[in-house]
Amino acid sequence: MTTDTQAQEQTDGFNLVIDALKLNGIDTIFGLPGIPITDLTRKIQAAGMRMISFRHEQNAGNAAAIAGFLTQKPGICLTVSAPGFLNGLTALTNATTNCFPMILISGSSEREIVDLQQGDYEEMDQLAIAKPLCKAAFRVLNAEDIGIGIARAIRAAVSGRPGGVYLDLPAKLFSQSMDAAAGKASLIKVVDPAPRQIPAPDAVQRALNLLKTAKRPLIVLGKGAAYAQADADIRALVEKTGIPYLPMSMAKGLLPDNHKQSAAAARSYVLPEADVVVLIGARLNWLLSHGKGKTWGGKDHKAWGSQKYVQIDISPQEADSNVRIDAPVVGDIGSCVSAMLGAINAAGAGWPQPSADWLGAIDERKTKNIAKMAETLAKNPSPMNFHSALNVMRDVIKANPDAMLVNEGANALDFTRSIVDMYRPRKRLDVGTWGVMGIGMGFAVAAAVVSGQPVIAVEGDSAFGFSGMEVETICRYNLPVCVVVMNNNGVYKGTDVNPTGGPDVAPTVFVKGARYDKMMEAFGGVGVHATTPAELRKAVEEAVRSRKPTLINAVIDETAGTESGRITSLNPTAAKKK
Ligand code: OXT
Ligand code: ADP
Ligand code: MG
Repeated sequence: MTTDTQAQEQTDGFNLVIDALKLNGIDTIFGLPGIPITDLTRKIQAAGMRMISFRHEQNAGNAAAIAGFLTQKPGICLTVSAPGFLNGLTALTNATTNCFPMILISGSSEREIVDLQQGDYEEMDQLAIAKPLCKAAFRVLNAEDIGIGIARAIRAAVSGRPGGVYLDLPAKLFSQSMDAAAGKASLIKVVDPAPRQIPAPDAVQRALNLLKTAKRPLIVLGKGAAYAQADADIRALVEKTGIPYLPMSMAKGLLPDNHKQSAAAARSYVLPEADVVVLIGARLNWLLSHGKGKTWGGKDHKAWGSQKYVQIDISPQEADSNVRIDAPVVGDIGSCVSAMLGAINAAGAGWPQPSADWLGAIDERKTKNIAKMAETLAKNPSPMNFHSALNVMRDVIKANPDAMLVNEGANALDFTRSIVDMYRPRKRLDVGTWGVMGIGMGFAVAAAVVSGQPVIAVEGDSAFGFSGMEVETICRYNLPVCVVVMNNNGVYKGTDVNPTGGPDVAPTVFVKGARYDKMMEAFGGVGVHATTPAELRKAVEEAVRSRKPTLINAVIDETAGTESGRITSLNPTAAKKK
């Protein structure tokens, strides 16, 4: 059935795009209207889909990307041509880098004029620009191909390793009309868009054989494991094998962070000491120091070069990208984990458990680190610092384990990651593989829209600035989002000075004592200025209870942060000193 009630026999590009998306279960679009897609946004809403309009396309793109991560359906971002398209492109590329399924649909100018470079309105060869930055890119020129175009985009986004897809829809396409019955027949409901990929039995056996020999095994859970939604089997694999595990930041909560097998609080001990490391949906990229260097003990460590790896990943090309992978298991995580679990269950009591020595040594480090952390968290310094503020957030998440936590910044990110425990899968959403600032409000909007749960966004004051205007969007859609700006007056800290004594402040310093809470008040939300943990606690608890859009300006000691948070060593000057 066409969505345009006026045209019984004829349909057009607008309707076909909408019908094709609806047919494939897409019910929400994130975007920003303008030529040539304004009417498309109106018609999307009229057709009963949710059209969430943003103030900047990058935020709409980030919303689409994280909606994809949370739902396993491609998140859709809709933009205008050239500048709108480019604004969405960072999010599309970030989605691809993070393996989030997303489709950026952009209207584009007339092909005949663009290709002759005759200076059309918002002229740009968008398809060519998008191609190297995403997993796949398509253009649809004829209305009868819309069904195919959308089917291809969906398959490309969610099958295999998920990623970003670009779909170029030139302005002329929308008004092309065709017979409604033929139009309907041209649409495709994609069958099995993300087919299971069953691992080869010999690959599973090879991995199990290696695991059986391990004296000090370790499982690393990455965001691919969170994405796969194989939560029960992953938990069973961890618990049946008794192997300690390390969650990457967005895998926190896949098993509750207070699980006795979590080795998160002994990270720097377990990475170099483990003899067999099982990577489940985690790449050995910079976040794991490429499997090399000091994080893994360095060249002088006794285990250097002797560590063995099992890697479970849907991408057959991931293995050996940084170090030798002794037992790659290629397939979807659900199928791979269940195959391994089958053999482990069959072995029953015969399956070897890690030695008491290994578990005891980890426990010793963990206990020490946790006690040290508890001591720091118990302090109540004035002014408030990251720890005393995050101690509040830790309690709030513990009391509301279904709340979504969005997190970006440097210190505001790193301290939150280690202080705030997560208890449920896919609740922690952060800067991911690129460490990119600007995901905050887009992720928060999508998390609220997709989950219906309260969202708490813990934001560095710099990080918040990248998407801060979306507080209007949060108010407009009356979303249960509580933004906590950890305001330390700048990037990393607020104490840098201009060495020349000139009138400009240092590059990392912002207006001192800024009142971010007023931004939320400007649009009818609740703004709170919090200078103590008690004020912060009261405000966050009230925000979660009331579900009202809230922004808390949490005043943090401007001396409290460190350069680049926990990744100071990546700064060129620090690297030179090493
Ligand atoms: O084992 P050890 O002893 O080492 O201890 C570890 C754990 O065992 C322990 N731990 C625990 N102890 C006790 N209890 C518990 N529960 C527990 N859990 C853990 O704690 C330590 C640390 O554990 P962790 O975190 O697991 O381990 P570690 O070593 O840190 O892990 C390594 C990494 C690499 C995995 C980890 O550090 C990580 O995930 N890092 C991500 C870093 C990241 O992505 N940072 C963001 C980018 S920084 C920079 O680029 C910024 N920019 C530039 C910019 C960007 N990014 N983007 C764009 C578009 N433009 C520009 C900017 C502008 S940040 C930034 C803004 C910064 O200013 P803000 O105002 O926003 O922020 P503030 O800094 O707050 O001012
Ligand atoms: P983290 O940053 O948490 O370490 P990464 O983004 O580096 O995680 O790694 C995620 C990995 O998960 C990617 O290599 C990707 O191919 C893989 N992946 C994503 N979804 C699946 C899935 N359903 N099954 C198997 N592997 C997956
Ligand atoms: Mg800051």
